Amino acid sequence: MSKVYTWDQLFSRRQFIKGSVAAAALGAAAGIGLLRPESNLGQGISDQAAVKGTKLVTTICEQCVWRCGVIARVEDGVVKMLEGNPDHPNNLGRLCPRGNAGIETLYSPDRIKFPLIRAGARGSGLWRRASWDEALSYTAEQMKKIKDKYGAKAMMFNSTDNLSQPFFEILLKAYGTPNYGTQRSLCFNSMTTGFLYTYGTPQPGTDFSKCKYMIFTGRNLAEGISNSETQEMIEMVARGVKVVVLDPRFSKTASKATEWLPVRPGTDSAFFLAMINVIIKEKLYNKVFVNQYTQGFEDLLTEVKDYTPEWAEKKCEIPATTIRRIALDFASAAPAAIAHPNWRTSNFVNSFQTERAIAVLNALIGNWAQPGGLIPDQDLSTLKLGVLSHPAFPIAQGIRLDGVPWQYPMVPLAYGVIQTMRDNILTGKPYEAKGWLISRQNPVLSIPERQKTINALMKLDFVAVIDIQASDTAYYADVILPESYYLERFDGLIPIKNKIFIRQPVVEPLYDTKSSLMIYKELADKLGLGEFLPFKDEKDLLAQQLKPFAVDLEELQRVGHYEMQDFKEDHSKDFEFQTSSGKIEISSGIMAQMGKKAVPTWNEPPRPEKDHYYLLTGKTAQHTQMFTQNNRWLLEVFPENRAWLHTSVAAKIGVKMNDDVVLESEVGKVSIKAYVTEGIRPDCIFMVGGFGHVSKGLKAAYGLGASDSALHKTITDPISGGSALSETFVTVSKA
Ligand SMILES: Nc1nc2c(c(=O)[nH]1)N[C@H]1C(S)=C(S)[C@@H](COP(=O)(O)OP(=O)(O)OC[C@H]3O[C@@H](n4cnc5c(=O)[nH]c(N)nc54)[C@H](O)[C@@H]3O)O[C@H]1N2
Ligand SMILES: Nc1nc2c(c(=O)[nH]1)N[C@H]1C(S)=C(S)[C@@H](COP(=O)(O)OP(=O)(O)OC[C@H]3O[C@@H](n4cnc5c(=O)[nH]c(N)nc54)[C@H](O)[C@@H]3O)O[C@H]1N2
Ligand code: SF4
Ligand SMILES: [Mo]
Repeated sequence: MSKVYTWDQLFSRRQFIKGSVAAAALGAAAGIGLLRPESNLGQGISDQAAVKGTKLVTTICEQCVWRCGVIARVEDGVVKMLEGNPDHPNNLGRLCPRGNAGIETLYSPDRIKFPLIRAGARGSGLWRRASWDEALSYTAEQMKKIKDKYGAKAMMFNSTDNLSQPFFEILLKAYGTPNYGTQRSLCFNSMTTGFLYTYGTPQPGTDFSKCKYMIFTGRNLAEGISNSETQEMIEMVARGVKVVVLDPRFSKTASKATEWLPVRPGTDSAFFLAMINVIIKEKLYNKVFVNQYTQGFEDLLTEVKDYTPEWAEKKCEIPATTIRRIALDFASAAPAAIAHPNWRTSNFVNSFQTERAIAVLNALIGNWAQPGGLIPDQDLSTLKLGVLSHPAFPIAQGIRLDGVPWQYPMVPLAYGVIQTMRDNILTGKPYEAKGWLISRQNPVLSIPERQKTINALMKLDFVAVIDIQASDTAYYADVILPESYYLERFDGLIPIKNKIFIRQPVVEPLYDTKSSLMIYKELADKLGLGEFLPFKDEKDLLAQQLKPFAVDLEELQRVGHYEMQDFKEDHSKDFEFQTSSGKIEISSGIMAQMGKKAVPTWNEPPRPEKDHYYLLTGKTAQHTQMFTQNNRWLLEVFPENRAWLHTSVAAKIGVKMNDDVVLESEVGKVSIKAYVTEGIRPDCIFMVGGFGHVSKGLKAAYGLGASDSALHKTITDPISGGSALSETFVTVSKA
């Protein structure tokens, strides 16, 4: 039996320095700032290439889900600088602070350097080193045991959107389970289902370049960064475009806007229904467009009759005169006006209705496929990569643990409802789950009610986690399979518009880690499912993906992308809506079929009782989700989260800036520093998510800030499956 280590012994700095020659790069803080000013990055990089021993490698960032193009400068085998690739449409030559700071995570002393098998009680933090062969054999044995004894459905597979996800999905389909979870119900289910059931497409784009009037609803592009879109937003603001932001909090986007509307949480749909009421009453909608391309307008007329601005004012606390003015101005800017579809609109059970109202408002002004309006096809590319040929998948037996579709008939299978899956592990209903394979996801912090997620992990027979670091979820695993960092590995190729991009190693793996592509493949081999992932190594797989195109892998690696010549965007299907009626469904066929109100409607959200506050969550520009908090460079610029309290609330409880406060909800209690500000409604408290880690393996982040997931109640919209993160109410007191 090999030696048992604690986290401290495993990841001590001394051991790290012995193990890596690259420590020199640590602390050499490369430009961490917000978006760079215009600079000729390409030029700068080629100048530097002249330096002896320096090479430039083009790859793709993985510090968040946006996938920006990166050019890495490597000197004598050490990554010295990451810059934006000017050829990449996702970032147009610029990286955000998190992208720049990728170097720190690569050289972090806290990396998991070899596979680990638990050597004490689950969650005790005791581990032993394992070889890949042993760790994968052990994982496969456990997975086989579960399948033999309880059926494949007792094994769950989870992964948050990433480039190699298609191969994870092949693995789980080959294994034969119906239980696959993603992050989506914690993120954008309200938006995607809201637009899907209106336009037949889940995520239309937005033409910022020609837009004259933009309304964001809790979409905080300045901090919830979508690199290219954030840049477009900033340019739009600089052009003097009218930008309205509805957010109970003065976000950075609100600070850039022409108008901030501190809406009462959960009441955005009242605002939009009233806008629709005014636009219809004043006959400002696009009659030709509505007649030709929509259905259900008459039903909408009846529904919104009483949703006047005066009615809405009582709900959303935005003055009726403001709502009326915005409705008139918005309509007169049409079609170059957009009510943005937003993104993580997981705020209230009624967020789906908010998204439906937004979708319908856009349809009324006919901005579809118009300059400055919604862009029909957000589909990444029409370029189709070569696919692996493999045997037919077995038919997955059993209903899904996440309730789709038997409990949530309207949630598309691909989106799922992860929080319900977690709950059903605990209840053991409709059947007992036994094992969980989690790749690139940190459900312990990302699902509401942290303790429940920990309890669910503790209940299972077997948990394996594929991660780059000792995430909070990995901390409760039986096996940790360490993935190589994105700067050390290949992933599946990604087509964007007319180009194909590659993620490739910038340096060789520093430790005994593997790409997830190889982890999935070798696990499949050990499960006897190797024929489903028929490739020798990553290069062989990528070559198969490239087969349809006139480029070889070497050339793709050298240039960083392949560009299809003579590529023409196809707009012939822009007005073919993939709904049951073939039209934009103001009145949704599927909603009617399900016995629900088919037009956007008002559902009263709950309000906090006396001395309780809405708990709001969201992103900061300097961190990603639940995973970059251990990055020491990013910690320098954003060291911990604090609870935003309105000045009047702070005065009431006798708290000053940075004093400790205690927040308590029905399900949890945390202590956190106060950030006292005028920039939030007095009935709200805001926390950036992702802090308050429970893993002692995240040495820099452990003990910093607090997790709002420890406070969040689990509340799910029965239509979209979205998790209502702002429907938790808390009390606050001085610590
Ligand atoms: N820097 C950075 N960028 C990121 C990410 C990251 O982690 N870090 N994550 C990426 C991902 S996965 C996503 S989904 C996006 C999310 O991007 P966004 O959806 O733009 O941002 P969030 O910060 O999640 O939430 C936005 C705002 O919603 C407000 N809010 C809460 N309740 C309500 C309400 O009832 N009504 C209204 N109108 N507003 C409300 C909060 O105050 C907050 O300011 O960001 C992406 N970009
Ligand atoms: N309280 C609160 N909860 C939220 C949100 C919020 O704003 N507040 N936001 C919600 C949203 S919008 C989303 S999208 C979800 C996100 O929820 P998750 O997807 O669970 O969160 P992430 O932090 O993105 O998890 C990423 C995990 O992948 C690991 N990782 C990073 N890079 C790699 C890699 O290259 N390979 C591998 N194998 N692992 C890697 C990280 O270490 C981390 O453990 O959270 C949701 N939950
Ligand atoms: S937005 Fe930032 S973190 Fe996300 S992929 Fe781009 S550079 Fe990386
Ligand atoms: Mo998200």
